[in-house]
Amino acid sequence: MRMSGAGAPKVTVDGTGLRVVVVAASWHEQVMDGLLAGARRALAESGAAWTEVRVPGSFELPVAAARAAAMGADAVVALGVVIRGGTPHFEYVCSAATSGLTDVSVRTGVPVGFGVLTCDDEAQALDRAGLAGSREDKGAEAVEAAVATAVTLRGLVPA
Ligand code: DLZ
Repeated sequence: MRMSGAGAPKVTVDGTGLRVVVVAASWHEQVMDGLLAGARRALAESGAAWTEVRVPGSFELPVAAARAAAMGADAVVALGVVIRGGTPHFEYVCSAATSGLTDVSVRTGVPVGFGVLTCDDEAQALDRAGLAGSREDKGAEAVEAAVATAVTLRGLVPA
């Protein structure tokens, strides 16, 4: 099976003092449970404080991320699962989530960890969900990326 995570770095950072908001969609419950568990593990390890909010689908993630950024979050972690079906909805939902979350991040300056799985089928999603037997833990990776970027941005001072 093709791996999405080949070449990924192992990121460990101290997120003490950061306030992180996890925004999580609700489709595909078993996979979402894995992503959320991985995100919680990584947040606890980082020392950051966090809150969680749920939205119905991945399409709704950008507006929740935008609100979290506006309310003062140091970093946002977006979690969702989109599985290709027989309708063009897959492309629309993936595209809206990806471009919407990118826009929030760049416009607000608040890093958004991208933990949205876009998969051909459920087996592929389960393999990335951080569950027992999964080969990847994308919820944890999204947390590590968001926290590391928030720490980097805090230290970014023009010469
Ligand atoms: C409509 C839809 C479909 C077909 N598939 C998914 C999916 O696989 N994952 C997901 O998170 N959301 C899906 N949605 C719902 C949309 O994200 C959105 O919630 C609805 O279009 C209502 O705005």
